[in-house]
Amino acid sequence: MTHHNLFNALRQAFPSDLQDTAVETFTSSGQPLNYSWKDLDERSAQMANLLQGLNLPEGSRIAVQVEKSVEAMLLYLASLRAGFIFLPLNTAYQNAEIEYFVQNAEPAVFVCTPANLARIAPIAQQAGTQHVLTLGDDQSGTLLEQAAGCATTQTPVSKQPDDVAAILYTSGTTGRSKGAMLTHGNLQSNAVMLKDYWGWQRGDVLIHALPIFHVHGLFVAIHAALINGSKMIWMAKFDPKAVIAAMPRATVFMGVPTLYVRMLAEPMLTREQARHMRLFIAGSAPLLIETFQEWQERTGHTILERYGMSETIMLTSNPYAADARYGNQTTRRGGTVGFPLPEVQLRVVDDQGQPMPAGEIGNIQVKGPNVFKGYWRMPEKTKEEFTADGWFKTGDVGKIDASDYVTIVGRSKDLIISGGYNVYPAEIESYINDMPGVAESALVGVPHPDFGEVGVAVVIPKPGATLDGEQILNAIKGQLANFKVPKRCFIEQELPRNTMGKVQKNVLRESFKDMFSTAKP
Ligand code: MCA
Ligand code: AMP
Repeated sequence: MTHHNLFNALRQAFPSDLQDTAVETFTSSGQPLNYSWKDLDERSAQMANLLQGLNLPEGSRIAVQVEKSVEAMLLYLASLRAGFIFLPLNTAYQNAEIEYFVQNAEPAVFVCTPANLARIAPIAQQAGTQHVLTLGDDQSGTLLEQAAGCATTQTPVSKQPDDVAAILYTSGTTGRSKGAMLTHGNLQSNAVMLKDYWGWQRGDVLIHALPIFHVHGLFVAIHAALINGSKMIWMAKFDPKAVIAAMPRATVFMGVPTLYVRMLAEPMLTREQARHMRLFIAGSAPLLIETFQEWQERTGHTILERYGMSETIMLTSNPYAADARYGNQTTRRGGTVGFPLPEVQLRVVDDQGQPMPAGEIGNIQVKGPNVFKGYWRMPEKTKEEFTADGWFKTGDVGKIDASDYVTIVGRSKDLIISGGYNVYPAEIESYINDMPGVAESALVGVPHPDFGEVGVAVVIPKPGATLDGEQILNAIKGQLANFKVPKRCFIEQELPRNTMGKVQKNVLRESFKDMFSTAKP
Protein backbone atom coordinates (compact mmCIF):
# COMPACT_ATOMS: atom_id res chain seq x y z
CA MET A 1 0.00 0.00 0.00
CA THR A 2 1.48 3.33 -0.93
CA HIS A 3 -1.63 5.46 -0.68
CA HIS A 4 -1.45 6.67 2.89
CA ASN A 5 -2.44 10.27 2.34
CA LEU A 6 -4.32 11.24 5.52
CA PHE A 7 -6.91 13.07 3.45
CA ASN A 8 -8.09 9.74 1.99
CA ALA A 9 -8.83 8.38 5.46
CA LEU A 10 -10.81 11.51 6.31
CA ARG A 11 -12.60 11.59 2.94
CA GLN A 12 -13.67 7.94 3.23
CA ALA A 13 -15.60 8.81 6.38
CA PHE A 14 -17.67 11.54 4.72
CA PRO A 15 -21.37 10.54 4.79
CA SER A 16 -22.83 9.02 1.63
CA ASP A 17 -25.13 12.00 1.21
CA LEU A 18 -22.63 14.71 0.45
CA GLN A 19 -25.37 17.33 0.49
CA ASP A 20 -25.68 16.98 4.28
CA THR A 21 -24.30 19.84 6.36
CA ALA A 22 -20.71 19.31 7.43
CA VAL A 23 -20.04 22.68 9.06
CA GLU A 24 -22.43 25.21 10.52
CA THR A 25 -20.98 28.63 11.09
CA PHE A 26 -21.55 32.37 10.82
CA THR A 27 -19.97 34.86 8.45
CA SER A 28 -17.75 37.51 10.00
CA SER A 29 -20.76 39.85 9.77
CA GLY A 30 -22.93 37.38 11.70
CA GLN A 31 -24.98 35.72 8.92
CA PRO A 32 -25.55 31.93 9.20
CA LEU A 33 -23.42 30.00 6.75
CA ASN A 34 -23.42 26.25 6.11
CA TYR A 35 -20.96 24.06 4.24
CA SER A 36 -21.97 20.64 2.92
CA TRP A 37 -19.61 17.67 2.73
CA LYS A 38 -19.59 18.28 -1.02
CA ASP A 39 -18.38 21.84 -0.36
CA LEU A 40 -15.53 20.55 1.81
CA ASP A 41 -14.53 18.07 -0.86
CA GLU A 42 -14.80 20.37 -3.85
CA ARG A 43 -13.34 23.51 -2.33
CA SER A 44 -10.37 21.71 -0.83
CA ALA A 45 -9.88 20.08 -4.25
CA GLN A 46 -9.82 23.51 -5.88
CA MET A 47 -7.22 24.79 -3.42
CA ALA A 48 -5.17 21.59 -3.85
CA ASN A 49 -5.25 22.06 -7.62
CA LEU A 50 -4.14 25.65 -7.17
CA LEU A 51 -1.19 24.55 -5.01
CA GLN A 52 -0.25 21.77 -7.41
CA GLY A 53 -0.43 24.21 -10.31
CA LEU A 54 2.37 26.24 -8.72
CA ASN A 55 4.79 23.43 -9.60
CA LEU A 56 6.44 23.46 -6.21
CA PRO A 57 9.20 21.02 -5.35
CA GLU A 58 8.18 17.91 -3.43
CA GLY A 59 8.05 18.49 0.33
CA SER A 60 7.39 22.22 -0.02
CA ARG A 61 6.14 23.98 3.09
CA ILE A 62 2.90 25.96 3.01
CA ALA A 63 3.08 28.53 5.83
CA VAL A 64 -0.25 29.89 6.96
CA GLN A 65 -1.00 32.74 9.37
CA VAL A 66 -4.68 33.59 8.96
CA GLU A 67 -7.72 34.15 11.15
CA LYS A 68 -9.85 31.10 11.85
CA SER A 69 -12.36 30.34 9.09
CA VAL A 70 -13.72 27.26 7.37
CA GLU A 71 -11.60 28.18 4.36
CA ALA A 72 -8.51 28.09 6.58
CA MET A 73 -9.41 24.51 7.50
CA LEU A 74 -9.94 23.72 3.80
CA LEU A 75 -6.47 25.07 3.09
CA TYR A 76 -5.08 22.51 5.55
CA LEU A 77 -7.02 19.74 3.78
CA ALA A 78 -5.77 21.06 0.43
CA SER A 79 -2.17 20.95 1.61
CA LEU A 80 -2.67 17.29 2.62
CA ARG A 81 -4.32 16.48 -0.72
CA ALA A 82 -1.55 18.17 -2.70
CA GLY A 83 1.07 16.34 -0.66
CA PHE A 84 2.77 19.42 0.78
CA ILE A 85 3.76 20.22 4.36
CA PHE A 86 1.35 22.43 6.28
CA LEU A 87 2.93 24.97 8.60
CA PRO A 88 0.34 26.77 10.74
CA LEU A 89 1.36 29.89 12.65
CA ASN A 90 -0.33 31.48 15.66
CA THR A 91 -2.09 34.70 14.60
CA ALA A 92 -0.52 36.45 17.59
CA TYR A 93 3.02 36.08 16.22
CA GLN A 94 4.69 39.37 15.37
CA ASN A 95 7.28 40.20 12.69
CA ALA A 96 10.38 38.96 14.52
CA GLU A 97 8.72 35.64 15.33
CA ILE A 98 7.49 35.20 11.74
CA GLU A 99 10.94 36.11 10.41
CA TYR A 100 12.48 33.27 12.37
CA PHE A 101 9.87 30.72 11.23
CA VAL A 102 10.17 31.54 7.53
CA GLN A 103 13.93 31.64 7.61
CA ASN A 104 13.99 28.28 9.34
CA ALA A 105 11.27 26.55 7.34
CA GLU A 106 11.78 28.30 3.98
CA PRO A 107 8.18 27.89 2.88
CA ALA A 108 7.43 27.97 -0.84
CA VAL A 109 4.04 29.54 -0.14
CA PHE A 110 2.93 31.91 2.62
CA VAL A 111 -0.77 32.56 3.09
CA CYS A 112 -1.51 35.60 5.27
CA THR A 113 -4.52 37.83 5.88
CA PRO A 114 -5.16 40.61 3.35
CA ALA A 115 -4.58 43.10 6.17
CA ASN A 116 -1.11 41.68 6.91
CA LEU A 117 0.07 41.40 3.30
CA ALA A 118 2.19 44.55 3.28
CA ARG A 119 3.90 43.46 6.50
CA ILE A 120 4.36 39.75 5.71
CA ALA A 121 5.24 39.80 1.99
CA PRO A 122 8.72 41.38 2.43
CA ILE A 123 9.53 39.06 5.34
CA ALA A 124 8.51 35.98 3.34
CA GLN A 125 10.23 37.10 0.15
CA GLN A 126 13.41 37.80 2.08
CA ALA A 127 13.38 34.12 3.10
CA GLY A 128 12.95 33.05 -0.52
CA THR A 129 9.19 32.41 -0.48
CA GLN A 130 7.95 32.75 -4.04
CA HIS A 131 4.20 32.81 -3.53
CA VAL A 132 2.46 35.04 -1.02
CA LEU A 133 -1.31 34.62 -1.10
CA THR A 134 -4.00 36.11 1.09
CA LEU A 135 -7.03 34.68 2.86
CA GLY A 136 -9.46 36.75 4.91
CA ASP A 137 -12.01 35.43 7.40
CA ASP A 138 -14.77 36.84 5.11
CA GLN A 139 -13.99 34.67 2.07
CA SER A 140 -11.77 37.37 0.64
CA GLY A 141 -8.24 37.17 -0.69
CA THR A 142 -6.18 36.00 -3.61
CA LEU A 143 -6.14 32.35 -2.52
CA LEU A 144 -9.88 31.97 -3.05
CA GLU A 145 -9.90 34.17 -6.15
CA GLN A 146 -7.32 31.93 -7.79
CA ALA A 147 -8.80 28.68 -6.49
CA ALA A 148 -12.21 29.59 -7.93
CA GLY A 149 -10.85 28.96 -11.41
CA CYS A 150 -9.52 25.48 -10.55
CA ALA A 151 -11.20 22.09 -11.07
CA THR A 152 -13.41 20.78 -8.27
CA THR A 153 -12.00 17.26 -8.39
CA GLN A 154 -8.50 16.20 -7.41
CA THR A 155 -6.83 12.90 -6.66
CA PRO A 156 -4.84 13.12 -3.43
CA VAL A 157 -1.12 12.67 -3.96
CA SER A 158 0.14 9.25 -2.93
CA LYS A 159 1.97 9.33 0.41
CA GLN A 160 3.87 6.92 2.64
CA PRO A 161 3.02 6.85 6.37
CA ASP A 162 6.48 8.31 7.05
CA ASP A 163 5.97 11.35 4.81
CA VAL A 164 5.71 14.65 6.66
CA ALA A 165 2.26 16.24 6.59
CA ALA A 166 2.77 19.17 8.95
CA ILE A 167 5.39 21.06 10.91
CA LEU A 168 4.37 22.57 14.24
CA TYR A 169 6.79 24.96 15.85
CA THR A 170 7.26 24.42 19.53
CA SER A 171 9.63 26.55 21.55
CA GLY A 172 12.70 25.18 23.21
CA THR A 173 13.88 25.72 26.76
CA THR A 174 17.11 26.93 25.26
CA GLY A 175 17.58 28.36 21.84
CA ARG A 176 14.92 29.01 19.24
CA SER A 177 11.71 27.23 18.31
CA LYS A 178 11.93 23.76 16.84
CA GLY A 179 9.67 22.53 14.06
CA ALA A 180 8.13 19.19 15.05
CA MET A 181 7.60 17.12 11.89
CA LEU A 182 4.38 15.10 12.04
CA THR A 183 3.77 12.49 9.38
CA HIS A 184 0.62 11.29 7.63
CA GLY A 185 1.06 8.08 9.65
CA ASN A 186 1.36 9.93 13.00
CA LEU A 187 -1.78 11.93 12.38
CA GLN A 188 -3.84 9.09 10.99
CA SER A 189 -3.01 6.61 13.74
CA ASN A 190 -3.88 9.15 16.42
CA ALA A 191 -7.14 10.17 14.73
CA VAL A 192 -8.30 6.57 14.43
CA MET A 193 -7.27 5.81 18.01
CA LEU A 194 -9.18 8.77 19.39
CA LYS A 195 -12.28 8.04 17.32
CA ASP A 196 -12.46 4.60 18.93
CA TYR A 197 -11.31 5.56 22.41
CA TRP A 198 -13.75 8.43 22.77
CA GLY A 199 -16.64 6.41 21.36
CA TRP A 200 -17.39 8.66 18.40
CA GLN A 201 -20.73 7.64 17.00
CA ARG A 202 -23.24 8.44 14.28
CA GLY A 203 -24.99 11.71 14.93
CA ASP A 204 -22.17 13.24 16.99
CA VAL A 205 -21.83 17.00 16.55
CA LEU A 206 -18.66 18.80 17.65
CA ILE A 207 -18.56 22.38 18.90
CA HIS A 208 -15.27 23.67 17.50
CA ALA A 209 -14.21 26.83 19.35
CA LEU A 210 -10.40 26.45 19.49
CA PRO A 211 -7.79 28.13 17.33
CA ILE A 212 -6.63 25.98 14.41
CA PHE A 213 -2.90 26.63 14.47
CA HIS A 214 -2.04 24.14 17.24
CA VAL A 215 -2.48 20.41 17.74
CA HIS A 216 -5.64 20.68 19.85
CA GLY A 217 -7.87 22.61 17.43
CA LEU A 218 -6.23 21.56 14.18
CA PHE A 219 -5.66 17.84 14.65
CA VAL A 220 -7.47 16.50 17.70
CA ALA A 221 -10.73 18.34 17.04
CA ILE A 222 -10.91 18.53 13.24
CA HIS A 223 -9.64 15.01 12.58
CA ALA A 224 -11.99 13.51 15.16
CA ALA A 225 -15.03 15.11 13.56
CA LEU A 226 -14.02 14.43 9.96
CA ILE A 227 -12.94 10.83 10.49
CA ASN A 228 -16.31 10.16 12.06
CA GLY A 229 -18.25 12.05 9.36
CA SER A 230 -19.55 14.34 12.11
CA LYS A 231 -20.90 17.83 11.72
CA MET A 232 -19.04 20.72 13.35
CA ILE A 233 -20.54 23.85 14.83
CA TRP A 234 -17.69 26.17 13.96
CA MET A 235 -16.90 29.26 16.01
CA ALA A 236 -14.23 31.65 14.84
CA LYS A 237 -13.56 32.79 18.41
CA PHE A 238 -14.35 31.28 21.76
CA ASP A 239 -17.37 32.96 23.34
CA PRO A 240 -18.63 31.14 26.45
CA LYS A 241 -22.25 32.16 25.90
CA ALA A 242 -22.23 31.02 22.26
CA VAL A 243 -20.78 27.62 23.20
CA ILE A 244 -23.33 27.09 25.96
CA ALA A 245 -26.14 28.19 23.63
CA ALA A 246 -25.02 25.59 21.05
CA MET A 247 -24.94 22.68 23.52
CA PRO A 248 -28.54 21.52 22.90
CA ARG A 249 -27.62 20.95 19.21
CA ALA A 250 -24.25 19.29 19.88
CA THR A 251 -22.72 16.25 21.57
CA VAL A 252 -18.97 16.83 21.96
CA PHE A 253 -16.87 19.78 23.12
CA MET A 254 -13.09 20.10 23.41
CA GLY A 255 -11.36 22.90 25.23
CA VAL A 256 -8.38 24.06 27.22
CA PRO A 257 -9.11 24.54 30.95
CA THR A 258 -9.56 28.33 30.56
CA LEU A 259 -12.60 27.72 28.35
CA TYR A 260 -14.23 25.60 31.08
CA VAL A 261 -13.44 28.23 33.73
CA ARG A 262 -15.03 30.94 31.57
CA MET A 263 -18.17 28.87 30.90
CA LEU A 264 -18.56 28.17 34.61
CA ALA A 265 -18.75 31.93 35.15
CA GLU A 266 -21.94 32.01 33.03
CA PRO A 267 -25.22 31.50 34.92
CA MET A 268 -26.78 30.09 31.72
CA LEU A 269 -24.61 26.96 32.11
CA THR A 270 -27.02 24.45 33.65
CA ARG A 271 -27.63 20.71 33.74
CA GLU A 272 -30.59 21.19 31.38
CA GLN A 273 -28.56 23.21 28.91
CA ALA A 274 -25.85 20.50 28.79
CA ARG A 275 -28.30 17.56 28.71
CA HIS A 276 -27.84 16.76 25.01
CA MET A 277 -24.04 16.67 25.28
CA ARG A 278 -22.26 13.30 25.32
CA LEU A 279 -18.69 14.26 26.11
CA PHE A 280 -16.61 17.18 27.39
CA ILE A 281 -12.87 16.82 26.81
CA ALA A 282 -10.12 19.00 28.31
CA GLY A 283 -6.40 19.22 27.73
CA SER A 284 -3.33 21.26 26.73
CA ALA A 285 -2.83 22.40 30.33
CA PRO A 286 -3.64 21.00 33.79
CA LEU A 287 -7.34 21.07 34.65
CA LEU A 288 -7.76 22.14 38.26
CA ILE A 289 -9.66 19.66 40.39
CA GLU A 290 -11.97 22.53 41.44
CA THR A 291 -12.95 23.10 37.79
CA PHE A 292 -13.46 19.36 37.27
CA GLN A 293 -15.73 19.14 40.34
CA GLU A 294 -17.63 22.34 39.71
CA TRP A 295 -18.35 21.22 36.14
CA GLN A 296 -19.67 17.92 37.44
CA GLU A 297 -21.95 19.67 39.93
CA ARG A 298 -23.27 22.24 37.47
CA THR A 299 -23.77 20.08 34.37
CA GLY A 300 -23.84 16.48 35.59
CA HIS A 301 -20.99 15.71 33.16
CA THR A 302 -17.55 14.43 34.11
CA ILE A 303 -14.87 16.14 32.03
CA LEU A 304 -12.54 13.69 30.32
CA GLU A 305 -8.98 14.99 30.69
CA ARG A 306 -6.30 13.89 28.29
CA TYR A 307 -2.63 14.75 27.72
CA GLY A 308 -0.56 15.35 24.62
CA MET A 309 2.17 17.37 22.96
CA SER A 310 2.91 18.93 19.59
CA GLU A 311 5.56 16.24 19.08
CA THR A 312 3.24 13.35 19.85
CA ILE A 313 -0.36 14.51 19.36
CA MET A 314 -2.41 12.66 22.03
CA LEU A 315 -0.67 10.36 24.51
CA THR A 316 -3.05 9.51 27.33
CA SER A 317 -6.73 9.82 28.07
CA ASN A 318 -9.12 9.14 30.87
CA PRO A 319 -11.48 6.36 29.82
CA TYR A 320 -14.68 7.11 27.96
CA ALA A 321 -15.92 3.55 28.38
CA ALA A 322 -14.60 0.43 30.13
CA ASP A 323 -10.93 -0.01 29.27
CA ALA A 324 -10.23 -3.72 29.05
CA ARG A 325 -6.47 -3.12 29.21
CA TYR A 326 -6.85 -1.73 32.69
CA GLY A 327 -9.37 -3.98 34.43
CA ASN A 328 -12.35 -2.38 32.67
CA GLN A 329 -11.97 0.79 34.70
CA THR A 330 -14.35 3.51 33.54
CA THR A 331 -13.77 6.27 36.07
CA ARG A 332 -12.58 9.62 34.77
CA ARG A 333 -10.36 10.73 37.61
CA GLY A 334 -9.94 14.46 38.09
CA GLY A 335 -6.33 15.51 38.47
CA THR A 336 -5.11 12.60 36.33
CA VAL A 337 -4.69 12.32 32.57
CA GLY A 338 -5.86 8.71 32.46
CA PHE A 339 -4.21 5.80 30.67
CA PRO A 340 -1.75 5.64 27.78
CA LEU A 341 -3.82 5.41 24.60
CA PRO A 342 -3.87 2.06 22.79
CA GLU A 343 -0.57 1.67 20.89
CA VAL A 344 1.10 4.37 23.04
CA GLN A 345 3.72 3.20 25.51
CA LEU A 346 4.46 5.48 28.46
CA ARG A 347 7.02 5.00 31.20
CA VAL A 348 8.23 6.99 34.18
CA VAL A 349 11.98 6.88 34.74
CA ASP A 350 14.53 8.42 37.07
CA ASP A 351 17.31 10.73 35.87
CA GLN A 352 19.43 7.69 34.96
CA GLY A 353 16.63 6.29 32.81
CA GLN A 354 15.66 3.52 35.24
CA PRO A 355 11.90 2.76 35.45
CA MET A 356 10.27 3.97 38.67
CA PRO A 357 7.94 1.86 40.80
CA ALA A 358 4.20 2.64 40.76
CA GLY A 359 3.34 5.90 42.48
CA GLU A 360 6.87 7.32 42.33
CA ILE A 361 7.52 10.57 40.52
CA GLY A 362 9.89 10.70 37.57
CA ASN A 363 10.39 11.74 33.94
CA ILE A 364 7.74 10.75 31.42
CA GLN A 365 8.96 9.06 28.25
CA VAL A 366 6.81 7.75 25.40
CA LYS A 367 6.85 5.60 22.28
CA GLY A 368 4.24 4.91 19.64
CA PRO A 369 3.05 5.41 16.07
CA ASN A 370 2.00 8.94 17.04
CA VAL A 371 5.51 10.09 18.00
CA PHE A 372 6.91 12.64 15.54
CA LYS A 373 9.65 12.09 13.00
CA GLY A 374 12.04 14.66 14.45
CA TYR A 375 12.72 18.38 14.52
CA TRP A 376 12.96 20.09 11.14
CA ARG A 377 16.62 20.45 10.16
CA MET A 378 17.78 19.82 13.75
CA PRO A 379 19.12 16.25 13.81
CA GLU A 380 21.24 16.92 16.89
CA LYS A 381 18.32 18.34 18.85
CA THR A 382 16.19 15.39 17.76
CA LYS A 383 18.83 12.96 18.96
CA GLU A 384 19.03 14.67 22.34
CA GLU A 385 15.28 14.32 22.89
CA PHE A 386 15.23 10.55 22.35
CA THR A 387 16.86 7.85 24.47
CA ALA A 388 19.23 5.37 22.80
CA ASP A 389 16.38 2.83 22.73
CA GLY A 390 13.92 5.16 21.04
CA TRP A 391 11.84 6.70 23.84
CA PHE A 392 10.89 10.35 23.42
CA LYS A 393 11.63 12.48 26.49
CA THR A 394 8.51 14.59 27.03
CA GLY A 395 10.03 16.97 29.59
CA ASP A 396 6.97 16.32 31.75
CA VAL A 397 7.28 14.93 35.25
CA GLY A 398 4.67 12.55 36.57
CA LYS A 399 3.72 9.21 38.05
CA ILE A 400 1.70 6.12 37.24
CA ASP A 401 -0.37 4.93 40.18
CA ALA A 402 -1.17 1.34 41.13
CA SER A 403 -4.38 1.47 39.03
CA ASP A 404 -2.37 2.67 35.99
CA TYR A 405 -3.66 6.24 35.93
CA VAL A 406 -1.03 8.76 34.85
CA THR A 407 -0.72 12.06 36.72
CA ILE A 408 1.37 14.99 35.52
CA VAL A 409 2.91 16.64 38.55
CA GLY A 410 5.19 19.17 36.87
CA ARG A 411 7.68 19.77 34.10
CA SER A 412 11.43 19.42 33.97
CA LYS A 413 11.35 21.88 31.05
CA ASP A 414 11.13 25.54 32.04
CA LEU A 415 7.74 26.24 30.48
CA ILE A 416 4.70 28.30 31.40
CA ILE A 417 1.34 27.22 29.98
CA SER A 418 -0.97 30.20 29.91
CA GLY A 419 -4.54 29.69 28.71
CA GLY A 420 -3.30 26.68 26.72
CA TYR A 421 -0.48 28.60 25.00
CA ASN A 422 3.14 27.82 25.77
CA VAL A 423 5.47 30.54 26.92
CA TYR A 424 9.16 29.69 27.19
CA PRO A 425 10.80 31.88 29.86
CA ALA A 426 14.18 31.68 28.08
CA GLU A 427 12.76 33.50 25.05
CA ILE A 428 11.23 36.34 27.08
CA GLU A 429 14.23 36.63 29.39
CA SER A 430 16.65 36.94 26.49
CA TYR A 431 14.41 39.59 24.97
CA ILE A 432 14.37 41.59 28.23
CA ASN A 433 18.10 41.04 28.82
CA ASP A 434 18.84 42.78 25.52
CA MET A 435 17.09 45.96 26.65
CA PRO A 436 19.29 48.91 27.66
CA GLY A 437 20.07 49.05 31.37
CA VAL A 438 19.06 45.43 32.06
CA ALA A 439 21.59 43.23 33.84
CA GLU A 440 19.44 40.08 33.97
CA SER A 441 15.89 38.86 34.35
CA ALA A 442 13.78 35.87 35.31
CA LEU A 443 10.28 34.93 34.20
CA VAL A 444 8.18 32.59 36.32
CA GLY A 445 4.72 31.08 36.02
CA VAL A 446 2.26 32.20 38.68
CA PRO A 447 -1.20 30.67 39.29
CA HIS A 448 -4.01 32.64 37.65
CA PRO A 449 -7.75 31.95 37.97
CA ASP A 450 -8.50 32.51 34.27
CA PHE A 451 -5.37 31.47 32.36
CA GLY A 452 -4.26 28.80 34.86
CA GLU A 453 -0.78 30.25 34.88
CA VAL A 454 0.66 33.58 33.72
CA GLY A 455 4.17 34.94 33.42
CA VAL A 456 5.60 37.42 35.93
CA ALA A 457 9.00 39.00 35.23
CA VAL A 458 11.66 40.11 37.68
CA VAL A 459 14.28 42.41 36.19
CA ILE A 460 17.61 43.46 37.66
CA PRO A 461 19.06 46.78 36.45
CA LYS A 462 22.71 47.29 35.57
CA PRO A 463 24.58 49.34 38.20
CA GLY A 464 23.45 52.95 37.94
CA ALA A 465 20.55 52.21 35.57
CA THR A 466 16.94 53.09 36.41
CA LEU A 467 14.25 50.82 34.97
CA ASP A 468 10.48 50.92 34.91
CA GLY A 469 8.42 47.70 34.84
CA GLU A 470 5.56 49.21 32.82
CA GLN A 471 7.96 50.54 30.21
CA ILE A 472 9.55 47.11 29.86
CA LEU A 473 6.13 45.51 29.32
CA ASN A 474 5.19 48.17 26.79
CA ALA A 475 8.44 47.56 24.93
CA ILE A 476 7.64 43.83 24.67
CA LYS A 477 4.07 44.45 23.45
CA GLY A 478 3.96 44.55 19.69
CA GLN A 479 7.33 42.78 19.46
CA LEU A 480 6.30 39.37 20.78
CA ALA A 481 2.94 37.54 20.59
CA ASN A 482 0.55 39.13 23.10
CA PHE A 483 0.09 35.98 25.21
CA LYS A 484 3.87 35.96 25.87
CA VAL A 485 3.84 39.44 27.44
CA PRO A 486 4.32 39.02 31.21
CA LYS A 487 1.29 40.16 33.21
CA ARG A 488 3.54 41.98 35.71
CA CYS A 489 7.15 43.15 35.80
CA PHE A 490 9.04 43.94 38.99
CA ILE A 491 12.38 45.69 39.27
CA GLU A 492 14.55 44.17 42.00
CA GLN A 493 18.15 44.49 43.09
CA GLU A 494 19.03 40.78 42.80
CA LEU A 495 17.63 37.37 41.95
CA PRO A 496 17.53 34.62 44.58
CA ARG A 497 20.29 32.09 43.90
CA ASN A 498 21.37 28.78 45.37
CA THR A 499 24.91 28.01 46.46
CA MET A 500 25.77 26.94 42.91
CA GLY A 501 24.71 30.40 41.68
CA LYS A 502 21.61 29.08 39.89
CA VAL A 503 18.53 31.32 39.96
CA GLN A 504 15.93 29.83 42.32
CA LYS A 505 12.76 30.25 40.32
CA ASN A 506 10.84 28.26 42.92
CA VAL A 507 11.57 31.02 45.45
CA LEU A 508 10.15 33.63 43.08
CA ARG A 509 7.10 31.46 42.31
CA GLU A 510 6.45 31.02 46.00
CA SER A 511 6.62 34.74 46.71
CA PHE A 512 4.19 35.55 43.85
CA LYS A 513 1.85 32.59 44.24
CA ASP A 514 -1.13 34.53 45.62
CA MET A 515 -0.69 37.58 43.44
CA PHE A 516 -3.69 36.82 41.20
CA SER A 517 -5.76 34.75 43.60
CA THR A 518 -8.59 37.28 43.68
CA ALA A 519 -8.53 38.16 39.96
CA LYS A 520 -11.77 37.16 38.27
CA PRO A 521 -11.94 35.51 34.84
C1 MCA B 1 -5.15 36.01 25.43
N1 MCA B 1 -4.41 36.67 26.33
C2 MCA B 1 -3.66 35.82 27.01
C3 MCA B 1 -3.97 34.55 26.47
N2 MCA B 1 -4.89 34.70 25.50
N3 MCA B 1 -2.77 35.97 28.00
C4 MCA B 1 -2.18 34.89 28.48
N4 MCA B 1 -2.44 33.64 28.01
C5 MCA B 1 -3.33 33.46 27.00
N5 MCA B 1 -3.58 32.23 26.54
C6 MCA B 1 -4.41 38.11 26.60
C7 MCA B 1 -4.02 38.91 25.40
O1 MCA B 1 -2.64 39.10 25.40
C8 MCA B 1 -4.77 40.20 25.63
O2 MCA B 1 -4.04 41.00 26.51
C9 MCA B 1 -6.03 39.76 26.33
O3 MCA B 1 -5.74 38.50 26.92
C10 MCA B 1 -7.21 39.60 25.39
O4 MCA B 1 -6.79 38.89 24.23
P1 MCA B 1 -7.80 38.04 23.35
O5 MCA B 1 -7.07 37.46 22.19
O6 MCA B 1 -9.04 38.83 23.11
O7 MCA B 1 -8.12 36.86 24.36
P2 MCA B 1 -9.23 35.80 24.31
O8 MCA B 1 -9.90 35.78 22.97
O9 MCA B 1 -10.05 35.93 25.52
O10 MCA B 1 -8.36 34.45 24.36
C11 MCA B 1 -8.23 33.66 25.47
C12 MCA B 1 -8.34 32.19 25.03
C13 MCA B 1 -7.18 31.91 24.06
C14 MCA B 1 -9.68 31.95 24.34
C15 MCA B 1 -8.24 31.35 26.27
O11 MCA B 1 -5.94 32.15 24.72
C16 MCA B 1 -7.23 30.52 23.49
O12 MCA B 1 -7.95 30.25 22.52
N6 MCA B 1 -6.47 29.58 24.06
C17 MCA B 1 -6.44 28.21 23.58
C18 MCA B 1 -5.07 27.84 23.18
C19 MCA B 1 -4.99 26.45 22.52
O13 MCA B 1 -5.77 26.10 21.67
N7 MCA B 1 -3.99 25.68 22.93
C20 MCA B 1 -3.79 24.34 22.42
C21 MCA B 1 -2.32 24.14 22.14
P3 MCA B 1 -3.84 42.56 26.27
O14 MCA B 1 -5.24 43.11 26.23
O15 MCA B 1 -3.01 43.00 27.42
O16 MCA B 1 -3.14 42.64 24.95
S1 MCA B 1 -2.07 22.44 21.60
C22 MCA B 1 -1.36 21.73 22.96
O17 MCA B 1 -1.08 22.38 23.91
C23 MCA B 1 -1.16 20.27 23.17
C24 MCA B 1 -0.63 19.49 22.08
C25 MCA B 1 -2.41 19.62 23.68
O18 MCA B 1 -2.27 18.79 24.60
O19 MCA B 1 -3.50 19.97 23.22
P1 AMP C 1 2.85 21.89 23.35
O1 AMP C 1 4.28 22.24 23.35
O2 AMP C 1 1.96 23.03 23.02
O3 AMP C 1 2.62 20.73 22.53
O4 AMP C 1 2.46 21.56 24.86
C1 AMP C 1 2.61 20.28 25.37
C2 AMP C 1 2.65 20.32 26.86
O5 AMP C 1 1.38 20.69 27.39
C3 AMP C 1 2.91 18.97 27.47
O6 AMP C 1 4.28 18.61 27.42
C4 AMP C 1 2.40 19.17 28.88
O7 AMP C 1 3.37 19.83 29.66
C5 AMP C 1 1.22 20.09 28.65
N1 AMP C 1 -0.08 19.40 28.71
C6 AMP C 1 -0.88 19.00 27.71
N2 AMP C 1 -2.00 18.41 28.19
C7 AMP C 1 -1.91 18.46 29.55
C8 AMP C 1 -2.73 18.05 30.63
N3 AMP C 1 -3.91 17.48 30.43
N4 AMP C 1 -2.28 18.25 31.89
C9 AMP C 1 -1.10 18.84 32.12
N5 AMP C 1 -0.28 19.27 31.15
C10 AMP C 1 -0.67 19.09 29.87
